[in-house]
Amino acid sequence: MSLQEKERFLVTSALPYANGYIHLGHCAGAYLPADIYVRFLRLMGKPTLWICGSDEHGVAITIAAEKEGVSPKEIIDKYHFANKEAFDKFGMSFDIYSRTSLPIHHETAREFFRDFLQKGYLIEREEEQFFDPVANMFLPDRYVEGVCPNCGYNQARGDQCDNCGAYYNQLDLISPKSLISGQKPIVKKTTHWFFRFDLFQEFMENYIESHAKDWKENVVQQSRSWLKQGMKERAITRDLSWGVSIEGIEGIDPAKAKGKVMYVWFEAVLGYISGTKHLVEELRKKNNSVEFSWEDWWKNENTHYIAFIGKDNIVFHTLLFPTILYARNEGFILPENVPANEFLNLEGQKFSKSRNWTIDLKDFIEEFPNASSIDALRYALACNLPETKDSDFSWKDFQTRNNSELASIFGNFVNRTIQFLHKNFGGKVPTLSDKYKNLRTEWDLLVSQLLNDENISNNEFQSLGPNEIELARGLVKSFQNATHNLYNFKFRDAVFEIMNSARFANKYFNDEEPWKTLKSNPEQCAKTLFLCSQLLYSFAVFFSPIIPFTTEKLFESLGKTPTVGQPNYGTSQENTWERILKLNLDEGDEIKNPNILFPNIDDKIIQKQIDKLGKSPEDLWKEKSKDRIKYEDFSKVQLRTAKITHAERVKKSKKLIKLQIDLGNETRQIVAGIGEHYSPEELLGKTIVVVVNLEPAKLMGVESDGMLLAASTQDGSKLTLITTLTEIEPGSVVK
Ligand code: B3M
Ligand code: ZN
Repeated sequence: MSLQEKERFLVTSALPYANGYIHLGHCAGAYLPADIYVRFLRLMGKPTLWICGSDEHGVAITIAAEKEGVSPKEIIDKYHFANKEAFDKFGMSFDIYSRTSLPIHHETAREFFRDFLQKGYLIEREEEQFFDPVANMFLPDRYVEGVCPNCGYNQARGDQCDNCGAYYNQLDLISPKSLISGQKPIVKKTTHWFFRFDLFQEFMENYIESHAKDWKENVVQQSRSWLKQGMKERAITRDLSWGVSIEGIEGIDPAKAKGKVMYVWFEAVLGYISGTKHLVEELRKKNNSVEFSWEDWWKNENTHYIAFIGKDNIVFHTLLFPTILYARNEGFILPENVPANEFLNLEGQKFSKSRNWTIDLKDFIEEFPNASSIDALRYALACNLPETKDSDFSWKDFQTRNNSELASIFGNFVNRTIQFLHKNFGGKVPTLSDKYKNLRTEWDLLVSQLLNDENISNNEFQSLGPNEIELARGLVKSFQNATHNLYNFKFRDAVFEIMNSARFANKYFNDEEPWKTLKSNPEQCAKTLFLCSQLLYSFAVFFSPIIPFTTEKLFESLGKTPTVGQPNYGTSQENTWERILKLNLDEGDEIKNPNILFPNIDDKIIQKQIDKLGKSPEDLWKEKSKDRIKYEDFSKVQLRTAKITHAERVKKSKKLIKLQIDLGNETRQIVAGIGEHYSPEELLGKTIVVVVNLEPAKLMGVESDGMLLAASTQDGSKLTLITTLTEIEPGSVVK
């Protein structure tokens, strides 16, 4: 079957502005839920695309550039790459993380614009707009602030009120003030292009009503109330130098088009389409045999299109974007669901950068770089997603989720099973005695009866006792509920159900008391551990959408590599999800002992994070430098100069470089995380400063005996080695 006929899922997440770092609130809004969803779909064998990227135009970017005193291009590069990397480390499995500054995006947006012009949906009109005579420029929406004409809020933006959510015409703003000069703007004429949204009122009403039952209530309500005000003509151009220019588009007077770009929302939503084109291009570059085009996803009735967003983006995705898609009249599909989340708070207060009340994802990763903590964050956030109302992230809750759930329930089951296997069964899946030789067939029968809601009669089974029946009942229930919830965007409930399956597993282990049956009934003990081993596999699949890094480790220790977490564009239809209820391991299969999957996080670590909230980077710096040490303590650190005699990259690592260094009286090997800043070649022959009396350590399995010194900026974007001003013998003391 070609992709054409297959049911497939196109998933998008709101494109974050590349003007700041992603924080945990964003993660809980449109990204983590979408990641869980697509990981689940891929496991179900459904062809799936997940498109995201940076929104790189609009006034948010130009304002950030002005604030930092750099060009917009510098801003978007900085934040695009930083956010892409942070998302990657957080396990966001986008098929592509594109950018709206790419030519492919500009072309796509201009194509839509041209088409609408031809169809007569765009009208050119001179209108009055706020103009700042001091700054000598027209003021796009976010450059003006004033009093909301709807609710009287006094910090309302040019086109939208953050307090009551109303959208209005700029000139309706009361007591406007330019954010550039602080002056009252004057009103001046300028030409703009208006989209005839009014033509699509009826179509949109029907569209929204057709989803009144299956969409979240807040999504339907907001869309309805917007429609009630009536869809109006809206300017989709702005007087700005940064954005998708309309100059040179056929059918526009060049003189009038000069200095005009598209309104950011008009083109940003098209970023989902250009991102898909970008992905297909990238895949073709890697492998010519990519069989699908972007249109196979966007213009096919078999596609379910799901747009994940936060609540502040609702009407843009339920009305603006669908209108654009429909108006194009080329068979574009419309969003089937727009599961918008509410907001996540932090320790009871709104996230706020200016009040330093935030946790940027990249900072979390820096403080907690190991896979288990990142999974713990995913889990804690998933348990608290703001699905129906605002929710809260607290450090204490994060700690409890890790220690009392991931470690004590999931980790405990995995750990006790593997320990027991290693102590008593040579680290292998136990062999079943003749008494239990029908266990596999009976398990499958039992599971299918449970799935079909049939009555279970105990005497039908010889190999399975009441404890096994109870276990299967629990597992099937968790599986069914979780599957249903995942399909219906109820991720909190799904996560709860998934964790429940580990509760059932622990109960089974306790009820079977294998530590007793080991002597009193070895056959039963083997059967118990046989089933517990199978559960390890089931859990490695079941938990993988939530804690993918940990389940990967678990698969490694089982020596299995099923299709979990890989992209699925429709070539494989294997349903790995089904395996959760099957017995996947063979007797005698080896099970390695992974390290503790979820180490406890102690109070001190949590307190340190809590103490940081609300403090500026400067305050934190001052606090740190207050911690003075005695000279005696400093003198314990032995620093010496060393000459680099050999340098090479550590395999499979972007960051690590392995160095041989000459210390005068000896040569040593050290490994340093400088690979993103230096190439091995440019390091050769350099004199560096090294701590020589540090305990040796292994980095990615490579021995490192010493540590070099380097200076790095707060955000780690720049790094330079500490070296000497003039030549000096290797091994010289640094003090
Ligand atoms: N960049 C707004 C935001 O980050 C915007 C989303 C665009 S989605 C096409 O809230
Ligand atoms: Zn208002």
